[in-house]
Amino acid sequence: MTRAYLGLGSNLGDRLAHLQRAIDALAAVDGIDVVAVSRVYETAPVGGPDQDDFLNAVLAVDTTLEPAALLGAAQAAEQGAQRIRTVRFGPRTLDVDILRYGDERLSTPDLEIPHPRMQERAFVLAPLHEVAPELVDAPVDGWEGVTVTPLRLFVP
Ligand code: GSY
Repeated sequence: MTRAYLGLGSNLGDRLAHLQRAIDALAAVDGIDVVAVSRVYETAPVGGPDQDDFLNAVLAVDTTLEPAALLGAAQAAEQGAQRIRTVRFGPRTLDVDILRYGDERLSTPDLEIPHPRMQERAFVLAPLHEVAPELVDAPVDGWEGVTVTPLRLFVP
């Protein structure tokens, strides 16, 4: 069993519903137990074209799936939200990123773990800090410690 962390983001359509459906879909997968869900943050878009604000959250899961299978489950959740890949870094109904998979490091054409940009992204670090403060306070080697910019909590 491996503890993994997933970042969720949505800035198109019913953003909160997309996040909730993703959590439900992932929790329904054999081999994934959702063990913690951060609060939801409303965040300014980072990168990409001019677009609406995102809702972001982080999940902690215990999983027996290998990273590639976990990625498959994440992509199935994205498909469930009718995600269409159009503009790179553009608006999306749902994004599910694998942030960490235990202490594993992995670099394949499809998947890089730890997520290569997570250390620069307050929209990842603030919710991740809620469910796994040790990962933010003592980042993997090679990464500087980071200051987590306070973000706005989303209250529906
Ligand atoms: O990598 C996730 C997609 N994404 C986001 C996001 O989830 N939140 C914010 N605030 N900006 C983003 N830019 C991209 S790309």
